Amino acid sequence: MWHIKEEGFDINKIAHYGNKFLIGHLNLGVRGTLDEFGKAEMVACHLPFIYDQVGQGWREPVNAFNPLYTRLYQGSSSLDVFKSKIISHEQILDISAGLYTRKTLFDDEGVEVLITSKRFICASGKRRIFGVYQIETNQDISLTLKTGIDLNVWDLHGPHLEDVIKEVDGSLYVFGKTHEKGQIISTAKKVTNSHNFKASYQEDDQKMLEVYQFDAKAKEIYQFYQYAYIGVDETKAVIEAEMNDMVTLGFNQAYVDQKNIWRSMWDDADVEIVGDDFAQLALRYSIYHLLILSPRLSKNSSIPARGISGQTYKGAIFWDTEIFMLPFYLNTDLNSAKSIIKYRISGLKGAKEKAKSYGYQGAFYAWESQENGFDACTDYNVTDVFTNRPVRTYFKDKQVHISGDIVYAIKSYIDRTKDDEILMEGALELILEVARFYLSYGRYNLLLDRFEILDVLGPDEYHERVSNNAFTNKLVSMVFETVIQYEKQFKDDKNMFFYNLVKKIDFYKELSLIKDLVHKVYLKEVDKDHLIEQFDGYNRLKDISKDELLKQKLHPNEYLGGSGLAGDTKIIKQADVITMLYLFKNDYEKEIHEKNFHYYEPLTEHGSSLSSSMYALIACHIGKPEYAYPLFMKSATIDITGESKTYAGKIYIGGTHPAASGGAYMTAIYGFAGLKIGDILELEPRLPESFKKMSFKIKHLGKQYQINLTKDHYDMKEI
Ligand code: IFM
Repeated sequence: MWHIKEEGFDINKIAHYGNKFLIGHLNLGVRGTLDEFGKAEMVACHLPFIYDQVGQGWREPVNAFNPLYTRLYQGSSSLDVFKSKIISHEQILDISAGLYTRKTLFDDEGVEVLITSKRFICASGKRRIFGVYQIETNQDISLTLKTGIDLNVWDLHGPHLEDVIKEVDGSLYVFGKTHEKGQIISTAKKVTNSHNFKASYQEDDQKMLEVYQFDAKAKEIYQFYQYAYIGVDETKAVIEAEMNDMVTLGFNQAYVDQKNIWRSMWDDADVEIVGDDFAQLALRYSIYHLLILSPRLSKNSSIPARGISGQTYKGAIFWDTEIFMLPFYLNTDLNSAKSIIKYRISGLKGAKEKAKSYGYQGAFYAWESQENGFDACTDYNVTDVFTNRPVRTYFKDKQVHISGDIVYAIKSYIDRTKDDEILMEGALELILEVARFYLSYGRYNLLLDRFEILDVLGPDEYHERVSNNAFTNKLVSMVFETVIQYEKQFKDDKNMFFYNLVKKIDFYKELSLIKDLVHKVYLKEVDKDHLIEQFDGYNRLKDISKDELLKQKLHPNEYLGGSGLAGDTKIIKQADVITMLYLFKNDYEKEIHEKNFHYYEPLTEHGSSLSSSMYALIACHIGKPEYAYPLFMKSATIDITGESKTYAGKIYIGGTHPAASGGAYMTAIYGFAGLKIGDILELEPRLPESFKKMSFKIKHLGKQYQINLTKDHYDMKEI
């Protein structure tokens, strides 16, 4: 159960398989496309965090020139999945080591030609790609192989690479410069082959190509090893040295090293399920995505909402990372967890600038965060399908819960590690600045004697500019409580860390206000039916079923939020009150969880990949794993089935869904296994019918535990 496999070629699945068979690490993603594919098939060697803006287009990360381009010809006709006769075709991803394989058997006018191509990206974190393209025929035949670098790059808002320089010097080299910062992005490629064939060089339609012409003997295997390196601001000498090193190491040895790195990652991260093979594969596949995205090799990095699968959502970091992915790293890989927190600390300056730009104080974090906390979210983030006009959205200016989500994440990190040092490394300043932001954003209601947060968007983005969103207000209250908690914790500190910081950032007035207001933050009441209204006035909205609403759509991709169809109804995009209940599980009775689950689930479109897992977690909490199971599977299989929205209005939002992967992991550990984190670890297994056993490891307070459980028993031992 370590292989994702698809058989047959389907033109309609090219984009989906590009995501599904993705390989890489946090510095480089290579989509699961075929060797002969190009821009039209959404090939991408994606470089997260190398942001660039062209003209008025959206600022997004860059895709490098593609070094994997390879196409086989017999005579002048190419063997091509679009036109040639295919006997069999399969793509396989080995998630145990991040190895992609493609096997196609062509029937070329009676001659069978088998192409087997494999590739992986070195898990050491360098941007090194190793590949082998293998050819076997059943008759003697003359073949031409063209392999090289494709300069025609797929971009959403490009082209990003200009002033292109090509060089052929033992290897193929191409250098391009980004518009905004003038970063030099290079692609180098070297090919060796099993038969020492010599190549000629050719440039063709934006491609730098090595051309091999040879007479293939029946049943003989011809291997073309491909070594590629993507450089960012690296000199040719450095790149050349990398290439030489890769060639000396060779594909096979590099793959041995690759397997070792992956083995050790899986050793900490794997969750074994006995009894349900598909759930096992889906959960492992989710973990695979979290592993390729782990910022384990960086001290200060985070994870974009579409991971390394492309430029969607501007390659930016959302709350997805803190709320849906961080829990995985907190259990398995604390370097990554710390890196995620540090990324936000380094964004504090940007968050303060954002607050200031709206006339607020403190730290208002970016909704779509790029480097240094820059908010890439635009005011018009959706394009209407009917008018083709940009639609004013309020994600950037009103989704203020983002700052509180970050504080929640910092608290979770500290609770799990007791790493108070991080507070001194900027986390406490971040928390105080977030508190200051909420003080300046919120309003004290004199008549009702309560502190309110007006004019926001909660996680349910369909209802814009609402007041007293239960989720947001609860986070604000938590932020204020956190300030007071840390004041208490550092009261007797001889270095006066807390008060020195208060002095340094002039937080006296705020501290005293927080003390006055901490118990006055308006938390939405639980009504007589145990329900919590999502925001002021939600209960007065139109009652309509999801099906009825969806039937009214005139276009499959029409945007339902804001003034769209859902705006004046109770239909919500994604878990909102339910997310609050999960994050603050212990503050609410089980009955409240249960009643709100049953009330809100039928009203939730699950239009966001972040939605199902929150409902699954609450379903487990109320002892209903049978409700949780389909929601868990929806999250865990989202990039296996490809069943997710690829357009919001006219805006492309396709790619992988790491928050859903994280949500699937959370459901397995905190839902089905019922892990409870306190001073001691406890479990309350609520396994679905099909699960016989689960086993996994958890890191907690400097120790690691092996946990095995069945439906009615668990054991946990320190290892
Ligand atoms: O962060 C999410 C948001 O909650 C819903 N829209 C997509 C974003 C990125 O995944």
